[in-house]
Amino acid sequence: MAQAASGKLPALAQAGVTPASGAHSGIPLQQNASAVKADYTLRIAPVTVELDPSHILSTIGYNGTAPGPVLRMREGKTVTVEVINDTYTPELVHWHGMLIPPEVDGTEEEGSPLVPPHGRRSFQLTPRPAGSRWYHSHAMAMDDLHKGAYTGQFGFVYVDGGNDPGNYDQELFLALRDWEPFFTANMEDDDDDTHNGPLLEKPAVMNTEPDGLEVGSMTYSINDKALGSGDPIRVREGQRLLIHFLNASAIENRRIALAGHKMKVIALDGNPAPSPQMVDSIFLGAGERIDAVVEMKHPGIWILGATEKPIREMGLGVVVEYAGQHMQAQWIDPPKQPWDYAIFGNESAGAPAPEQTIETIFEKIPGGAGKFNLWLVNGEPYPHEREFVLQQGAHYRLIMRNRTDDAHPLHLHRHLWELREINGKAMAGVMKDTVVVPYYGRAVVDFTADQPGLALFHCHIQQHMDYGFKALFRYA
Ligand SMILES: [Cu+2]
Repeated sequence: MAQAASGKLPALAQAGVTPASGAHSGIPLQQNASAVKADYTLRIAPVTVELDPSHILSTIGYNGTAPGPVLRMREGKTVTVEVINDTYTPELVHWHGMLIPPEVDGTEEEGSPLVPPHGRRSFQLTPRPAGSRWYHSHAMAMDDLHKGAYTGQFGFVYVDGGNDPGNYDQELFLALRDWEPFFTANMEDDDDDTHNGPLLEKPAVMNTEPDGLEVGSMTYSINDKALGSGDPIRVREGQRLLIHFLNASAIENRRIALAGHKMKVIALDGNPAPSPQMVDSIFLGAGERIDAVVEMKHPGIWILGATEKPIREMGLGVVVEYAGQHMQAQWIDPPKQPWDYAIFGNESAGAPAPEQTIETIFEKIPGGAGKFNLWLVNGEPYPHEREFVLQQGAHYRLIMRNRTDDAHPLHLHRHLWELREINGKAMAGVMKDTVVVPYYGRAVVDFTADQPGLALFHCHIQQHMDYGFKALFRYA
């Protein structure tokens, strides 16, 4: 049926994913299904992931794989995405980092329609801005670790702005992941990257109640392979790699490095860095992306992976192999240096000065043994009686005060923000959609209210979001 209509349509962009000819079999078209042939089809269904031959796990993924396919879209060119849900639970596909209306953004809180169990739904969206975006389930998981962002429902979307200079020899998309999450009372806190700040938001009186159960993992990969399994990244001396990194974890922030090499960070959350910088390692909060260029000028066989040894040994890494080299893959600890977003910025703010300030305070109510922690935004868990109301066109300063002993990756849907201050240190020019608010620390961002409709603001750690750590912004 869908094919019959397609002949009359103008040629559509070459889709990164071609719907298989049998993709529609067995599922009747919904009454309201668009007659337009989809440019992309995402089928949500159970998949197996072979991390290594001795470890094959079952989860839910897109189009038979996890991560799902890399979707390449053209900036500004409207596309139709058909989502087919072959599972028993309602699903939502969120397009992280895109400036698109709430109807297609893919969150229940913003009013995006659900894709019903064993149903399908078509969405039209106009991808922008250019850069590294990603798509993932935005379903709530609560205490079900087989739902939402805990599953394999994630993948890259690369929005092509048509100005890629192409001065690299290989382009790689690498998603950092953990699998088989479990509840634990003694979560290893490996966000120590953000622990050496000035603790500006540390309360005078600390809450000493015991924490509730958090979510942990002991199974890691880059894309769908554990370190040492699958093909290495094969390179030649003198090549330049463009690597798109994504932390697709539902539970943890992460630091990674490529042994023997520095990486030049050229974009954060897909947006070009005003001052690209060479770094020894990169830090990615859950949901964040970094694009880096690496010059292959140190022949050998190296590990690209988590800087924490146990995490690397549990699979978070991939081997980078120069042609003609034969040896064990090597790891070298990079120098320790705190992650500093400011080095990628510029001196002056390009955006107009903010007219209004929004204050947010994040707190944790410890859950105690056998229970989960509850997370508060300005004293209340979601939903809030009074949402944050924005005036269209106004410029805002958003202050995030983290009064908890965790570093939280905060994300505002459908908007871009400019980082202006981390732990009291001023900065400008770095445009992002997610920011890690340090342990007992503070982040300040500016944004323009130019995307009417509801916009969800939340911690990108699934359990924190599910248990209160979110709020809605609405337009007056
Ligand atoms: Cu959090």
